[in-house]
Amino acid sequence: MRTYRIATIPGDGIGKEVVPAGRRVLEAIAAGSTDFGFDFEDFDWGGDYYRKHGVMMPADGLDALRDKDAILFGSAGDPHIPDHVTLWGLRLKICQGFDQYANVRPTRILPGIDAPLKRCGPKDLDWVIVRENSEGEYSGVGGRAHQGHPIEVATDVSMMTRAGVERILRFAFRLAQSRPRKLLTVITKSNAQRHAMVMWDEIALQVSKAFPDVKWDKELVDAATARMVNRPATLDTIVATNLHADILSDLAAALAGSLGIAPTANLDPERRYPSMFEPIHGSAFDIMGKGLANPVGTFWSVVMMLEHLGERSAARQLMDAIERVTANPALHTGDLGGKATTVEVTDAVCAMLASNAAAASQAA
Ligand code: NAD
Ligand code: K
Ligand code: MN
Repeated sequence: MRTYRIATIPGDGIGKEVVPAGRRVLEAIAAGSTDFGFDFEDFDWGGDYYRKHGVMMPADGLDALRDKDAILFGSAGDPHIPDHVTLWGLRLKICQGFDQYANVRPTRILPGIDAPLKRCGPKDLDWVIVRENSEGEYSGVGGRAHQGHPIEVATDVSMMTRAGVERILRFAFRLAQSRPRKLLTVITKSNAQRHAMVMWDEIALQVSKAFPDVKWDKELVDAATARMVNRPATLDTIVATNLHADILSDLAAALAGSLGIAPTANLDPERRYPSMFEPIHGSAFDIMGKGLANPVGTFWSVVMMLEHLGERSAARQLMDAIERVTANPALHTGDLGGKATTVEVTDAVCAMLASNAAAASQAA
């Protein structure tokens, strides 16, 4: 029997609602499997921890996570602590500390969801956005001088390295190659940003030579937003910088129906460190503590975790349960126009997993 060591970090806001829901789903999967199980450890890091200790996570926090097989994360962001403190003190500390340089964000229109792109069918919107997750606009390079004075200067330097750009482009070409359409769009702003972004374009051309079967094109990020709305079917795999992909993936999620259903994986493709899985949304201050959060983004992130762990059959079963839930409007949360609660959606997914397991053991 395989046992996976999973760290859960709910963090703040609705992270505290959706991560326990994700853990319940993992427990339901384990209950139906004779092959594998999970050993969970929960970490109470985030805004409440900050109020007690003055930091979002302990100084040796990464050591506590290092031997885990995967991390399930909620959100960092507290209404009473500045956003840059919460983000840099927790999520970015883990992503950058474990060199999770590839952030993968699939988007599809799931069955039963009334997406705003009425002209397009589910097959016309099936994207994976690859976000560079270790440097660029989020490199942390920069500073403030003469703070508060009229001559103040502040910079956030978008620092890109040849090695960092090359590894994310190689990852994106490989991912595009693994998908049926073998289509990659490389997104930059290389007309205005004439150093780092021009280097991206050059490296993309070099890397592409190793992937002759991948059809690829380039698009400027502003034009890319319009293309996502007007010609969604011309896109498949997309690769962009840390900031550009962050923005484009919220747009992608909204076009597919809601921010609440979108998942992501923060991967260390070389598997030197644990990878981290989370919904793309944040703490959702407007609905936190009310039991209204859509847990589907977290469940889809759990699917990505199971794929990463090599548990493909369990991943397929969970994705199937998610699609049966979205297909039923009575199980839609408020963000999808429904009235269901986080717990009702979680109960429904767990019940489907349990009935799958019962059917399988009867067949055996
Ligand atoms: P947000 O994603 O928290 O919320 C944006 C809107 O989407 C809100 O109206 C919210 O109610 C809705 N929404 C999001 N997730 C939902 C869900 N699962 N179900 C239903 N509705 C949902 O973005 P924001 O308001 O910009 O950020 C709030 C806080 O979260 C900030 O502190 C921000 O820094 C943080 N944040 C953290 C992460 C992260 O940890 N990865 C990501 C984004 C934002
Ligand atoms: K998140
Ligand atoms: Mn974001």
